[in-house]
Amino acid sequence: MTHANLRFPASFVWGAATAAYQIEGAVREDGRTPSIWDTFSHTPGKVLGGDTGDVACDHFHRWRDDVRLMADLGIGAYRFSVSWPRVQPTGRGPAVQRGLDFYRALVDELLAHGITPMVTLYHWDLPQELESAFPSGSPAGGGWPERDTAYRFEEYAGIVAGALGDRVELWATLNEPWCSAFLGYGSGVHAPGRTDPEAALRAAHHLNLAHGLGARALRAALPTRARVGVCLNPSAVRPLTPSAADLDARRRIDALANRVFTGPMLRGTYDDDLLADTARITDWSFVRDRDLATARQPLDFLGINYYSPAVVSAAPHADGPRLDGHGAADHSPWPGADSVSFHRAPGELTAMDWPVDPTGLKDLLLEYTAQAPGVPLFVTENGAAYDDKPGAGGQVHDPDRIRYLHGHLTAVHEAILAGADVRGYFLWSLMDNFEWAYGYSKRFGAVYVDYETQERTPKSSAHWYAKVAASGELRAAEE
Ligand code: PNW
Repeated sequence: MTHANLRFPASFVWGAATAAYQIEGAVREDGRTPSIWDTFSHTPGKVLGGDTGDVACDHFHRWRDDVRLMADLGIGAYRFSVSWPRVQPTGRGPAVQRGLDFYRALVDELLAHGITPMVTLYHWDLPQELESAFPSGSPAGGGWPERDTAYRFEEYAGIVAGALGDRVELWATLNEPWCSAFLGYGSGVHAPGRTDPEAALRAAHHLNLAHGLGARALRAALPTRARVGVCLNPSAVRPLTPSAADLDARRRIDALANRVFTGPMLRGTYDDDLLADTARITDWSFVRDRDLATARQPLDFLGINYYSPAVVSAAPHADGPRLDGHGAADHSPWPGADSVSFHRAPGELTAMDWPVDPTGLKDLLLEYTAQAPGVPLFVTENGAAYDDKPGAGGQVHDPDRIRYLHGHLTAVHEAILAGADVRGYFLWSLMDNFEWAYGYSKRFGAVYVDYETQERTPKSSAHWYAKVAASGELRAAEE
C-alpha cells in the first residue's frame, strides 16, 4: 500500500497557543490585581498540589526569549490572551498603560519575527473585583451570572482594541465560555468555584451577551481588515447505543455543551428543548429583548478547541468516579441533565485520562462548516498531556504527543478535503504551563519547562511540528 504525504493549503496557518494566567506569572507587577484564578488557586484544596500562577512560566519577564524560541521553531502564528486585571485592575474605568505596553511590545516582537498574533480577550481571568461586587445585591457574588459583567467586558474589549488594533488582525472575544460558565459556576472545579446550576445558566447567557457586545466593540474600534471570532470547545458527543433514550441523552448534552452558545451566536436563539430541559432550574427571565440579536454578530472565523470526544447514555450514574472528563466533581456541570451518564470513549488515554480519537475533530469541523456556512474555521486548540521527563542528555522524547498531533492533523486534512474551510491550526500548547485545577502536574507543551530553572527545552514533538510547519506537509506513515 502506498502512502502519499498530506499537503496542506499553502496559506494554512501553523500556530501555537497559550493563555495569560497559565504562563505569565508576575501577578503583582505593574498594577495588576488578582483575578478569580489568583483567588481560587490560593484557596486550599482547589488546585492540585496547591499550585498557583504566581510565577508560572515567568513569561512576563521572558517573553523576548519565548518569541525567539517560536521563531526558531518556525511557528507562523501565536495565539495568546490578554490578562484583564493587568489592563483594567478593577474591571472598570481607565486602563493601566503599563499593562497595555506589555502586550504592545509582545506583538511588535512577534511581528518582527514574522509571527502572526491572535489575541484572545478573555481566557478565564476575570478581575476579582467584578466577581466580588454585588451589582444586583446577590449575596453569592457578581461575576458572569450578573449582566453588568457583560458591559464591563464590552468596555474592556474597546480598550484592548484601541491599544493593539493597529497591529493585530486576528481577534477572539472569549475562550471556551462553556468552561467559564459550567466549570466555574456549576461544578465549581474552576474559578470562582461556585456550585449553583442557575448561576451557571445565567453565566452562559451573559457570556453570550458579552461575546456580542465585545465583537461589536472590536469592530467599531478596529480597521476593516481585522477578523473577529470566538473560540468554543464544542463537545463531539455520541450516544452509547442507538436507543431512543441514549439519543435523547445525546440531544441534552448537545444542547448544554454546544447549542447554548452556538444558538445565540450563530442563530440568535435558545432552542426550545434547552429551555424545556432547564425549566426546573430557571425560567430564563434574565434574557432581555435584544440580547439574542446582540449575541448574533457576524463572525469572521469560528475557533474550535478540541481534545477528546464524549460518549453518553440515559442510564443514571453508576457508582464510582464521574466520567465526564471534568474531574471527580460532587456537583454536575450539566444543569438539568444530571441523570445522563458519561462513558469512556474507546482509544488510548492521555495523562488527563482523555481518550485519543481524532475522528471527533473531523466530525466537529464538518458539523460547524454546515452550521456556519461561509465562516472560516481555525482549530484554535488541540494537543495532549503526557508524562514527559527529560532523559539522559536533557532531551525530552515524546512520541505519544507526535502520534496524537499526527492523528489530529490528519483529521483536519480529511475535513478540508471533505469541504471544511479550515484556515489554520494552533497547537495547545507552546510550552508546559499551569493546567488550571491540575496545576503544573499536567504537561501540554511542545516545549518542556523546568519550573526550578525556567529553562525551556523543545521536546521532540516541537521539532516534528517545526518540520510539518516548514514543509506544509504531513508525512503519511509517521513512526
Ligand atoms: C482548555 N474540561 O481547557 C483551555 O482552553 C486551556 O486553557 C487548557 O489548558 C486546555 O484546554 C487543556 O485542558 C479545558 O474539563 C479545561 O472539559 C477543562 C476542560 C476542557 C477544556
